[in-house]
Amino acid sequence: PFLENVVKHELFLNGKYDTSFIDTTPELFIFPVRKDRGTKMLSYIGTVTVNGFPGIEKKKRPVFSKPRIPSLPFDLAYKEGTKQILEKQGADGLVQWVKDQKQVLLTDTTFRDAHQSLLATRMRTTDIAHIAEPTAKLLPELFSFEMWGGATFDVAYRFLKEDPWDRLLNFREKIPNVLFQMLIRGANAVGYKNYPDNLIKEFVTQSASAGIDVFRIFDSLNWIKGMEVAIDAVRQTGKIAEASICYTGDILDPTRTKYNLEYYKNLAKELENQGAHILGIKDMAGLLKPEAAYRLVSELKATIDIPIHLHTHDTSGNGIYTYARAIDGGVDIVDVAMSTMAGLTSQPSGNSLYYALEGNQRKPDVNIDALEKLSHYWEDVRKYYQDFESGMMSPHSEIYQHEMPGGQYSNLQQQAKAVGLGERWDEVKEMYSRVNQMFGDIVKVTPSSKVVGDMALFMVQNDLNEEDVVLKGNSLDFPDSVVELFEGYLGQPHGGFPEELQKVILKGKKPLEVRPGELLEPVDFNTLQEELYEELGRQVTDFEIISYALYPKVFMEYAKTTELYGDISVLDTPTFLYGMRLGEEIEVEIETGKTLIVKLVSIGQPQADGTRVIYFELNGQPREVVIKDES
Ligand code: 3PY
Ligand code: ZN
Repeated sequence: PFLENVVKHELFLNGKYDTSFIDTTPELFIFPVRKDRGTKMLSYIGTVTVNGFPGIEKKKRPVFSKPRIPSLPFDLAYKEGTKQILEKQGADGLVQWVKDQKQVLLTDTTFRDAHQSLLATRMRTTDIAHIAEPTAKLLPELFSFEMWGGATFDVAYRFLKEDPWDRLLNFREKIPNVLFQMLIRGANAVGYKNYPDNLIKEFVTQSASAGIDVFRIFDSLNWIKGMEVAIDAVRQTGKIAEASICYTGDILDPTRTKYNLEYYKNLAKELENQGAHILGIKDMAGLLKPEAAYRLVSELKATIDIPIHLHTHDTSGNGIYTYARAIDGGVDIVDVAMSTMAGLTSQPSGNSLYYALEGNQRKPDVNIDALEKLSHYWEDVRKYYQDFESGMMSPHSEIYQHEMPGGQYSNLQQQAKAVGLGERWDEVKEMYSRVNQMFGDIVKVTPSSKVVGDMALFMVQNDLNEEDVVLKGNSLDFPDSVVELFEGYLGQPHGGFPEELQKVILKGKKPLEVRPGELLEPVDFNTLQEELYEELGRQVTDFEIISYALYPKVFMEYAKTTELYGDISVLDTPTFLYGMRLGEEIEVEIETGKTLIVKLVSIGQPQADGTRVIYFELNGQPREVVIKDES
């Protein structure tokens, strides 16, 4: 802990000591050898070179070509965009501006959902930062960049060992002209469980102050109560509350009456009454068929007065057609990604949509050449992350049957493999849709989708069918996430829980009847600040306190990693993921204007204690680090 040597001891600081102090507290005189920044970084590079990176097959660093960045005239200025409209005219002014547009507006999701859905959310800040300024200068007509929230927050700390707040601040500097949009899971914020109300409020306030303008708020069961706190908090910041309905089922199927047009119209009306500035339609699995999009959007346009923003995933291959029909129906804004980060489980391609709308009065006013050039960059960068690709090679129309969200498919597949069900993946997918029916046909999106997935794995693994679950329920140890869902900790599903199943799962426990946030103790931010100060031995920022409140373990592990290796977000991605080849030389800009030149000279033989010495040159000087060989 923090009190690591005498210099910080209270008695020493107050001058209240004599020499006996040395005899009674010898441990305070052990001074740790502090590693400098360079050595810490070399330890990381040595470690990843020898041991590999989690999730990447261990191999020699592949050779990548340098990502193509479009060259811009050096004096090309930023053109004012939607950010300035919000700043000058406020939230209502911006909403009016959206309504006045004839063209369909575009949100680009390349910085968030596209890589969350294609590359397991692994895109690092540095790779986006390098293209941020050209993107802002070339595409000032966009409605927004979706660039934060969803799974990016957790993954940044957990796997990328970088700070999501730094990402936000960094991009904000490079993109001053277009709105920044984030995805927030209502009372679950950017996590997987309900949080206390004051944490949701503080998270929204800090996110707004760090640069978020549009908050897409949803609830994983379409439960309005789960969104209320977030909607109010966003409105108080003066930013845009895009409250969303999650689309599930099929309004074209007369046998599926639970989620019909009336259901969505009522939800939309309620969200408008709650104070939403924009209505989001969040088609997280890509289930919204083209004709359904037309009917849904046109009916909603006739029902509410606020703009409508449609989000879909292109898993079935029908995404562009869905957008074309939604545009016919009057949708105001749609979500697209740059073509080389689009399609399949990601959003439809913005480049393709542009061409699809040739001759259409609502064709978006964007620079198609810019989209094509920026897509080249992403084509190159995507290769770095090849090991995180899902393996899906072609459109998956079976999505209409299993209804699994774009971002869940590859995750659940990994989970299935991890518990030895890799060979039974088809059964897991089928079970996923059976569990959905068993649960009463619920909305499936993070975190409710995870619960359905956990239950499907549990049932396939234990060879259970629906009847077995009810009959043998007393002796079954259901996954925690399933018990919590049925206790009401994620809120209430439309139509309630199936009662018999709920009794079986809860085994006598009483379900919640109120909003979980009403019962949860408020977070005491001062106590957390003190805890962190104790643990880390330094002052922490408000951002860090929130991250710790949301993800105590994940945040702490991240903080410990940065103590060990320093700030490794400065490394280029090939080095971060694969380490270095023998004899290779790289440059690392550790801060503006300060560059280190690193050369990997040789790797020593493994020692009896399982370590190896790695020999580098750092700015031409020999340096050695000792690392643990995990093999
Ligand atoms: C998330 O919650 O991260 C999602 O993208 C849900 O679709
Ligand atoms: Zn999505």
